[in-house]
Amino acid sequence: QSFFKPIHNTSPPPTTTRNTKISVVGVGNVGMAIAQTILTQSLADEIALVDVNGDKLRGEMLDLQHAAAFLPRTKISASVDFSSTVGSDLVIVTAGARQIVGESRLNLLQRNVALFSKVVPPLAAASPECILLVVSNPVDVLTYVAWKLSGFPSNRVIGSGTNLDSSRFRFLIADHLDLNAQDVQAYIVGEHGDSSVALWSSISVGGVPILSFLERQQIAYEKQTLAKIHKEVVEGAYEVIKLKGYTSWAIGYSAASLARAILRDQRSIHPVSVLAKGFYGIDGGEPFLSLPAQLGRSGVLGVTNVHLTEDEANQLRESAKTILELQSQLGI
Ligand code: 6V0
Repeated sequence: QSFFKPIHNTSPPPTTTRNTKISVVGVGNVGMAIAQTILTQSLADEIALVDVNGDKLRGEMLDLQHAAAFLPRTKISASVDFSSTVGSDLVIVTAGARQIVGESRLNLLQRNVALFSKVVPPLAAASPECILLVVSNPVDVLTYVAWKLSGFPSNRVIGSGTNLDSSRFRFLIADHLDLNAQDVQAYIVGEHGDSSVALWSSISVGGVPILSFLERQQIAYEKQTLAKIHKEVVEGAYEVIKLKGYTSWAIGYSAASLARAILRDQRSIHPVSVLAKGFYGIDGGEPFLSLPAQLGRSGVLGVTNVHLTEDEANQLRESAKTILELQSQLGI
C-alpha cells in the first residue's frame, strides 16, 4: 500500500531512468571525506560504501543516512563484499594498508598491490562500464596496478594524482599574491609526492602569464620564493599528517571535483594520473603519472599540450623514471 494515492489516468514510471551511482571503497578518513563531499555537492543519486571492517562500515553508513533530512535525496548502501557496488558509474578506491613504523615504501607498496588484487577484479566485474578513480597511495603506481588488474582501457582508469598538489600550489600562490586561488591557473605534474614538478612557466593569473610579466616589469625575480612555495607543496601532506594524523578534507574536495568533471561531462582540465607513455618524451615503459588531462563522461578525453621548458620536461622524465623503477619491481 503506497503512502500516496495516484491521480487518475497515470502511466507507469519510465523504465529508462538512469541513476548516477558512485562507489567508495575504504571508509577511512579519506573515503568518508570523499563520500560526504559528494553527498553535499549532490553528485550522485546513489552512494555505495565498501570496507572490510563491517562495524565501522555500518556505523558510517548509518551516520550519513541520519543526515537525510538536511541533504539532497541520495540512496546510501554498504556491503563488506562488492554486491552494493553493482552498476556503478564511478568507483573510487581509497582502501589502503597503513605504513608500519620502519617499513620501506616498497614493502608498503607490495602490501597494497596484494590488497588491490583482492579488490579491483571484483569491482571491475561488478561495474564493467565504470570509471575507476584511484586515491590510495602511492597513487601513481597503484593506478597502473588497477589498470592492469581491471583490464579496462586506459581512459577509464585515473589516479587522483597531483590534482591535490596543484590545489595546494594554487592556494600558496594566491596567498602570496593576495588573490583568489580560483583565478590562479597553475599545475603540478609528475609523481604525486616527492618528485612532483611545478610548471612555473605556465602559471597565469586572470590570463596574464606570471613569469614573463615579472620579467618584463623587471620586478626582482623571486626565484627563492618560488622554490619555497614548491617545497611547501611537497611537504604539505607530511605537515598535515604530523599535526592531525591524516589528511582528509582537501583530498575529499579534490576527488569530488574529479567526480563532477567525469559524471557531469565537464570536459575540464585536471592534473591527474594517466598513462603517460608517449607524452613529453616519456618512453620505455607504461608509467602512470599526472599530466593536465581533459576529463569527461568517458574518463580521460585527452592530455593537453602545455608548453614545458627544457628543465621542466627533464624533471618530468625523471619523475617517470622514479615511478617506472617502482613498477618494475612489482612483477605485474
Ligand atoms: P585509513 O583511515 O586507514 O582507511 C583505510 C580504510 O581501508 C580502512 O577503513 C580499512 O578498513 C579499509 N580497507 C583495508 N583493506 C580493505 C579491503 N581489502 N577492502 C576494503 N577496504 C579495506 O586511511 P586513510 O583513509 O587516511 O587513507 C586511505 C588512502 O588514501 C591511503 O593509502 C592514503 O595514503 C591515501 N591518500 C591519498 C591521497 C592522494 O592525494 N592521492 C591523499 C590522502 C591520503
